[in-house]
Amino acid sequence: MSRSVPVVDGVVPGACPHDCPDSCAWRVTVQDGRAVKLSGNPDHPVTRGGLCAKVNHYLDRVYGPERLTQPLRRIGPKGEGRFEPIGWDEAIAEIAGRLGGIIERHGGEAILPFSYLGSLGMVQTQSLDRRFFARIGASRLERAVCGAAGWAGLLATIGTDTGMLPEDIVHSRFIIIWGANPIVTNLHHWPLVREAKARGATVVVIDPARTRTAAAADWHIQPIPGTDAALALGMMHVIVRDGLHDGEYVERHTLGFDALRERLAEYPPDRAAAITGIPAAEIERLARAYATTAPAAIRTLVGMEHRANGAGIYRAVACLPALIGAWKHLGGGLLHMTASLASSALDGAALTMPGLEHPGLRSFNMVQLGRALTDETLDPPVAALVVYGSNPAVTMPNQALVRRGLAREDLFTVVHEQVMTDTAKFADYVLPATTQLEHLDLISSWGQTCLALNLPAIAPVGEARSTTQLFRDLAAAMDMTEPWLHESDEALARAALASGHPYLEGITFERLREDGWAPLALPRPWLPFAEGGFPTPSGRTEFRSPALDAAGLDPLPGYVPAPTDAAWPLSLLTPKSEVHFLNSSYAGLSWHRKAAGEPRLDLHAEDAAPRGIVDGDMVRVLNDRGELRLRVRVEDRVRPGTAAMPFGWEADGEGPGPLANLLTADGLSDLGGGGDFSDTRVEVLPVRRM
Ligand SMILES: Nc1nc2c(c(=O)[nH]1)N[C@H]1C(S)=C(S)[C@@H](COP(=O)(O)OP(=O)(O)OC[C@H]3O[C@@H](n4cnc5c(=O)[nH]c(N)nc54)[C@H](O)[C@@H]3O)O[C@H]1N2
Ligand SMILES: Nc1nc2c(c(=O)[nH]1)N[C@H]1C(S)=C(S)[C@@H](COP(=O)(O)OP(=O)(O)OC[C@H]3O[C@@H](n4cnc5c(=O)[nH]c(N)nc54)[C@H](O)[C@@H]3O)O[C@H]1N2
Ligand SMILES: [Mo]
Repeated sequence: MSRSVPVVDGVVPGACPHDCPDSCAWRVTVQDGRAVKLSGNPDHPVTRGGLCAKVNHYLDRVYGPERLTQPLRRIGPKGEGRFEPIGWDEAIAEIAGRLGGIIERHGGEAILPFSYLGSLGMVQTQSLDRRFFARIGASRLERAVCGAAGWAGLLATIGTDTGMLPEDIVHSRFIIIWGANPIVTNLHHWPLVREAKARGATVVVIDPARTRTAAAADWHIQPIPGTDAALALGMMHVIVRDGLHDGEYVERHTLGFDALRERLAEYPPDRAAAITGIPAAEIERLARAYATTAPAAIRTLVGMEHRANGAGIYRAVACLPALIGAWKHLGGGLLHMTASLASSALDGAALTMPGLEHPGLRSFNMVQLGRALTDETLDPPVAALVVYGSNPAVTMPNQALVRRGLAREDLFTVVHEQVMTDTAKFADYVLPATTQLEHLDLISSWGQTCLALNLPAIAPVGEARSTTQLFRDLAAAMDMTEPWLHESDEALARAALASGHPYLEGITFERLREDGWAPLALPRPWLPFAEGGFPTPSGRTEFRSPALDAAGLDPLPGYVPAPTDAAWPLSLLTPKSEVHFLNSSYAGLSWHRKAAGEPRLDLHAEDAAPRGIVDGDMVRVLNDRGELRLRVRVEDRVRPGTAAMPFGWEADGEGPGPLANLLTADGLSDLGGGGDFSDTRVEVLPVRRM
C-alpha cells in the first residue's frame, strides 16, 4: 500500500475524522508500532488539549474486539450477519467480476454508491470513489441528509452558510442558540459561549426539548416543533411595529422590506403565540431584547431543517440579523456553519473531478434509499449497492423500507467498514476499512476555521485498507488504467491545497505535516456584511427573493404548518442526544453503548397521565411505519404534544430495539432535497403489564 509518511515511534499529529463541527486536532503516541495514547492537541485553538467522551476512547475503534480485520463473504441469509473470512485478492476479484457482470447486463446505472461523512476527510471519502463511480457511469447519489435544507434556506436569504465566525461569539452580548444543542453536538464551541456569558451576554435557547444546552442557558423557550418560522415572523412583527429595526441598514443592504412588512402584518404576537405555543408576552420580550442588545448573535446548526418546511424555517430566521443591523458588529449576525470557507479555499474539484460524471445519469436522494431499493418499476433496477463511510440501515429514515431493500437476495451489496454495523450485516462482502490512525487525510471543518492534515500513525490493523486503496484496487481489477484512478493519497492532498486561494496563504503540505493543523488565512476583523455585500444576486439580504418568485415559490418568508394526522397525535423528535455516539458511530462498540446507558423516550406528564403511563414504564412507540419498545422518562424535558428519543442506536438483534428511524418519515424538505424525518408523528401506548 502506498504510504507517504514513514510510520515511526513517537508522536504523530492527526485530526478527528468525525462529522462534527469541532474537527479536533489530536496527537497519537506510538510505541513499538502500536498507538498507546491519543489526546487532544493542546496548541489547537478549538481543541485546546481536550477531546470528547467519544473520541477519548477512539483507540477502542482501532484495537477493540469489534474491529473488522479481514474481508468477509456472506454465508447465511441476507441480514443475518453470518460470514466467512476470505483474502483481499479473492474478494476484490469476485466483487470486480460481479460489478462487471451487472454493468454488462444492465449498464453502470444499476450500481449505486452510498457514502456519507463517516470520515470528513476529503482524500478518503470524496476523491477516488467519485472518479471510480463516474468512470463506470454509476447512478449518482444526492448526499442531502444533513445541512442541505438549511443551506438552501440561507442561500435564498443571505447567499451563504457562513456568516459570523465561531470565535467571534465571545464578543456577543445576546446569543440565541436556535434549534441546536452544542453542549452535545459542538462541545468545543461551548467554552466560547461561556466566555461571552462571563462578559455579560444573555444566552437564550429555543428548543422544544430541555437539552443540556437549554438547561445551561439563561432563558429556555420551548416552541411547538416545526413552528420556528412563525416565531421569527412574530419577532420581526414586534421589531418593526416598535420601530426597533435598523432603518438605515435595511434601506441600504436589504431587498423587499415593504413586502416583508406586509407579510409581518399576518404575524402579530397573538397569532405567533397560537402557532408556536409560546406566550405572546414572551415573544414580545424576546424580540425587544434581541433588537436592543448589541452585538446580537443567532447560532443555528441542523436541528430545525429536517422538515417539510425546513428551508423555509432557516430563511425566516436568517432575515432577523439584517432587520436589526446585527451584521455591523463583531459578535453580531448569524453563526451557522463555516463550510463554505474551506470549500472555497481548497480545490475540492481537483479531488472529485466532477467533469467526469455524465450529467444525464439518474440520481437518487440518500434520504429515500428505501424507495430506491424497493421500486420495482426502476429500469434498470438498483442491482448493486456499494456502501462506505455510512451506516444507512440505522441513519436513513423509514427503516422498514430500507431494510426490505437491503434484504433483497438479488441486490449485490458491498460494505467497507471499520466495525460490524447493521448495514454490514446485510452485505455480500464486508471489507475492513482503516481508521484515522492508519491513513492520510486532509480535514476541513464545517464548524471552525482551521485545516488539519492527518498522518498515518500506525500500520493498518489486520488487513484493513483505506477507502482510496479500495477504489484503486477495484479499478485495477476492472482493468482501468487511467492514472487519475490510481493517484496516491499524498498527491490528492497536495492537489486540494494547490488552489492558490488567499485563505491558504502560507499553508503548505509541508507546514501541515510539521504542525498538524493551520488556521485559514482569513481577513480580520471578520465583518463580511457590515457594509452589505451579501453573496445573493442582489448583493443584499433578500427579504423578498426574486429567485424564489421566478421558481413559482413564496418569495417571502412564511410559516407553513407541518403535516398533522389525528391518528398519530404526538410529534417525535429523534435528535443527536447521546454524548457517547456520533450519529450511529460507536453504537456498535460495547463500551460506548454501556456508557450511553439505556435509551429513553421522553414524554411530558400531560401526555403520559391520560395514557396510563408512568415514569420507567416500557412503552410502545408506533405509527404506520413501525413500532418500537423502550422505557419512558416522564419529566418536563419535552413540551406537551412532543416525544423524543435519541437517534443512532442500532437494532437489538431480536427486534428493532431503539432504532429511531424505524418510525421516521422519508419525504423531502421544501428546498435542498433534505429529509422531513423531524415531522414524524407517533402514538405512545403502555406495554400491558402482565
Ligand atoms: N455527540 C455528538 N455530536 C454530534 C453528533 C452526534 O451524533 N453526537 N452529530 C454531528 C452531526 S452529523 C451534526 S449535523 C450536528 C448537529 O447538531 P445539532 O443541530 O445541534 O443537533 P440535533 O440533535 O440534530 O438538533 C439540535 C436540537 O434541535 C431541536 N429541534 C428539533 N426540532 C426543532 C424545531 O422544530 N425547532 C427548534 N427550535 N428546535 C428543534 C432538537 O430538540 C435538538 O435538541 O451534530 C454533530 N455533533
Ligand atoms: N432520525 C434521525 N436520523 C438522522 C439524523 C437525526 O438527527 N435523526 N441525523 C442525520 C445526519 S445530520 C447525519 S450527518 C446522518 C449520518 O449518517 P451516517 O453518515 O450514516 O453516520 P454514521 O452512523 O456515523 O455512519 C458513518 C459510518 O462510517 C464509518 N466510517 C468512518 N470512517 C470511515 C472510513 O474511513 N472508511 C469507511 N469505509 N467507513 C468509515 C463508521 O464506522 C460509521 O459506521 O444521519 C442522519 N440521520
Ligand atoms: Mo449531520
